[in-house]
Amino acid sequence: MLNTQTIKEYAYSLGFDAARITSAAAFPEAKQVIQERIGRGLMDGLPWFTSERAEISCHPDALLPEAQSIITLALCYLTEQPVEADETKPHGRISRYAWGDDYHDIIKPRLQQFANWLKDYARDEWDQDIETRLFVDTGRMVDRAVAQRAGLGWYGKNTNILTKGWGSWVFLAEIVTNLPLQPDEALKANCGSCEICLHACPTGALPNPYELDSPKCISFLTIELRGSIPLEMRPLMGNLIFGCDICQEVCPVNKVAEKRLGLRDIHGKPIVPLQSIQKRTEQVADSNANKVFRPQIEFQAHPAVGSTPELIPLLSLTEEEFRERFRRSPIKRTKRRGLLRNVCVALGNSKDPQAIPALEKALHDEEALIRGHAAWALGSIGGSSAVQALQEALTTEEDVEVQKEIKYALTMA
Ligand code: B12
Ligand code: SF4
Ligand code: SF4
Repeated sequence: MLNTQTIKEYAYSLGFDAARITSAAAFPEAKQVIQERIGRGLMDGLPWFTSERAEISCHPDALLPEAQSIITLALCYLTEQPVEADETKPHGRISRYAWGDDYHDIIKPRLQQFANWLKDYARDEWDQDIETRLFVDTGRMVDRAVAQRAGLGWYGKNTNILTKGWGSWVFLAEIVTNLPLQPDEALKANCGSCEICLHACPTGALPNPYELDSPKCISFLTIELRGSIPLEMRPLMGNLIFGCDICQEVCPVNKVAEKRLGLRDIHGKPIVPLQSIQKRTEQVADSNANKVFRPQIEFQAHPAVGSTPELIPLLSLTEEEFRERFRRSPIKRTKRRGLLRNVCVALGNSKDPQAIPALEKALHDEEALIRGHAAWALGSIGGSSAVQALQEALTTEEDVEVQKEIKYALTMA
């Protein structure tokens, strides 16, 4: 059997922050939980997330015949947040994982390099050809269940995997192989009596510990949802325009990790976790404290994207400008229409009259989705010029859904 420490050392040399191993046995509990959640509508809005997919993703041998082991990997994406410039203008918020380059593009080549190394090793040492399959996020694999069983981390009540030392600020990836490897044990750590994240979620998307109601999650609403954002959710979304980190930002385990890495908040102040909370969690974090932190350059906030971009200029992005600006960013997933829809909601929530001229222009965008959300934003800001713009648009608007949005906005304004 290959010394698993050699594998872990190689993972670290590739820049991964944690590496553990589990067997390729099935994940019956995860399968049961996922089927039950699909049945209760908690995964609604993700049409690709089917029972069939869950069945396969919980059986590694359906993905690689004769699979024996899974190497699970974590890559920390904590980097310094740029200090917010010009606080007099309305700003949006982008979730941390999307400040820099798309993690899929960063992790995949490393996984490939890892697999090549493993294959060469097996060939040289035992004259054996081995098989591998690589996963990061989009593959049919239960990333979090694998990480939990391998002891890479534990399930947080916000459903994210919390790791020792990096908190939940990690991406997860796996290599499934037919190579037999000594598995690691699951961790005994858990969240204890803490429930901070459940109360912090602005939309009630965490109704119970370890349970996410996806259709209510701002991450789903801003990234995955293709159509109109439900009216009742819009006021709860604040200025979040791509993803949401609230249930991670409030997490004491994460705060300890941020402090350990010497990060500062948006105002340039050092992160200081509450003393009482730090005491409870520092033992957990410290066990990994001797590992050197190497911030991944690719995850640093990209100047063209930033972490808190000004909202009004985003509304005038053309299709080409959108493509160019978010070429390497995960934000390209929403397409222009999705991002500008989110920007309209954030501007509506800002209640800032500075946004009215840009929103008036967006009322005539070629995309009905953007026109409808611009109408809502004008209704939310209110005032005579917003009302006038809405009334004028109603005389020319031909799309029935947008007409409904405008009429509703006029009742708000
Ligand atoms: C679909 C998906 C989403 C959907 C739906 C989320 C959902 N309901 O799972 C949406 C778009 C909302 C989403 C949002 C986010 N996502 Co996402 N998402 C996924 C994806 C593709 C599948 C997740 C899945 O299988 N969900 C089904 C649910 C039922 O499974 P689960 O969450 O693992 O649930 C487990 C626990 O609830 C546990 N459990 C259940 N009951 C109990 C009871 C007890 C007592 C215990 C201990 C455990 C427990 O068992 C379940 C089965 O394993 C994975 C990638 C992948 N291929 O796995 C990424 C992934 C989970 N996402 C990730 C991230 C980063 C995010 C966001 C933080 C992004 C953002 N900043 O906006 C948010 C976080 C929202 C949140 N609070 O979870 C990371 C998480 C990394 C981590 N540290 O955990 C992953 C792993 C991607 C990656 N490869 O890095 N995501
Ligand atoms: S990501 Fe945001 S909306 Fe989703 S569960 Fe966490 S706090 Fe709630
Ligand atoms: S905030 Fe508390 S309950 Fe939520 S994941 Fe972090 S430690 Fe667990």
